[in-house]
Amino acid sequence: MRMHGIKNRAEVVVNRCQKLAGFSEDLASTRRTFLSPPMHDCHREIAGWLSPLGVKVSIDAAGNLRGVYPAVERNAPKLLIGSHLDTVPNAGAYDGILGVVLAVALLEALGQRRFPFAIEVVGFSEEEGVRFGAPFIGSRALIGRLDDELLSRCDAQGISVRKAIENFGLKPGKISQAVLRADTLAYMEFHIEQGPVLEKLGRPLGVIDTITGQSRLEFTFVGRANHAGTTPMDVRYDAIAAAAEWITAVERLARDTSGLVATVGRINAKPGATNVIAGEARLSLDVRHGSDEARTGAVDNLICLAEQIAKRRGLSVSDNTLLNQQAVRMDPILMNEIEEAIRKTGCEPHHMVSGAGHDAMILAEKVPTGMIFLRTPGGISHDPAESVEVEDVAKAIECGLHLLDQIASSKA
Ligand code: HGY
Ligand code: MN
Ligand code: MN
Repeated sequence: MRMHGIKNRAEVVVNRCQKLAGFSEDLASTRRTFLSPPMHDCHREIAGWLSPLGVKVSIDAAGNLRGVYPAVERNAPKLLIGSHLDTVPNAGAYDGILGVVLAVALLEALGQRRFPFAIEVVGFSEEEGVRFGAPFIGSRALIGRLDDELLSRCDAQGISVRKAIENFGLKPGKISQAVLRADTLAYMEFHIEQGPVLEKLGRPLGVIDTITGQSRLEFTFVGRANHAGTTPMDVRYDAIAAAAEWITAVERLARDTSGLVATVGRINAKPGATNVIAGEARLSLDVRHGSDEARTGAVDNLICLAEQIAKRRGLSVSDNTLLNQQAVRMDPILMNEIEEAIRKTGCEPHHMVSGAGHDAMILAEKVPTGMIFLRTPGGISHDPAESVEVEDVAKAIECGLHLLDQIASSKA
């Protein structure tokens, strides 16, 4: 496999990620949620890079970009390489996107060389779960789990997933055509680590053993709105004060429980005026742990704590589970192949657990799946300061080319 020009290709990858970051719902920052208008620009830009390579590009009914680089022969099995195209609000330029742009760079580096398998580049439409609260909409379509319950979920404007698909110009009735065929060889995902581990070890690339499970819930504390000036402190039913006491308890439980992380990332209060005691506080909760039992136990504990705090303060509280995603192990054979490919780049691979969720944890339900992490400078992600080293991207491209060779020879 020719490795020359890899550094230039890596620079192109970084520049392309930065260009795609400009396709946003917001003027001064990057936010691209499920099938929002800037996703059309994203699809068009990526299709413009893929088409000259002889790749047939389509958008499936769940809004996933699908680009197939043909095999030596027709009707050959497919190897999927990709990641997600959506972002969190005020995002960086690499989370998800890098995995798709890097897949394009791999195809460009092949110089029209063909394999005994087709290579499908996939850009998933929604992994973060920002717009509808439920993540993995795009990847769930590929394994046939984009069900009516999820299609009926509504965003803050009351638009359902189904309607958002129609508004984007797609046909929800064709979602079943997005499902992977049985001849899918594997799914590989390159992704930034989004944490400090590889940087601390001085390693450019990591091999993922397991993706941590995660729970996402919404809690609503309901008290009694009243006048901030005339209501004595001992007859208040303040929803924000109750929520604040619970949020502190969430943080304390996570700090005191080894391996547990728990986050309240969003709080909305009503009526939201300075001079009115809040009658309602609606909060998000994100809980993760390498052990599903520890995670679900922590969630049960936090639900009890919310009920105790609400009862003591004379309020009510309700909770709604948006996601209960089990931890997922990656394919052991692919892990070995990735480890070997990383060694061929001259790097020492590091096996690690992913604290972030990924589309790979959904695909792994149906096809052998592997993930490669790239070092994240400063461990910063889900923020405009998110970055990646060109040299590490070059190593990842080299690793990807070795992987293609290895998979081809294992199929020979
Ligand atoms: O939240 C996550 O784990 C990922 O960034 N979607
Ligand atoms: Mn993310
Ligand atoms: Mn991601």
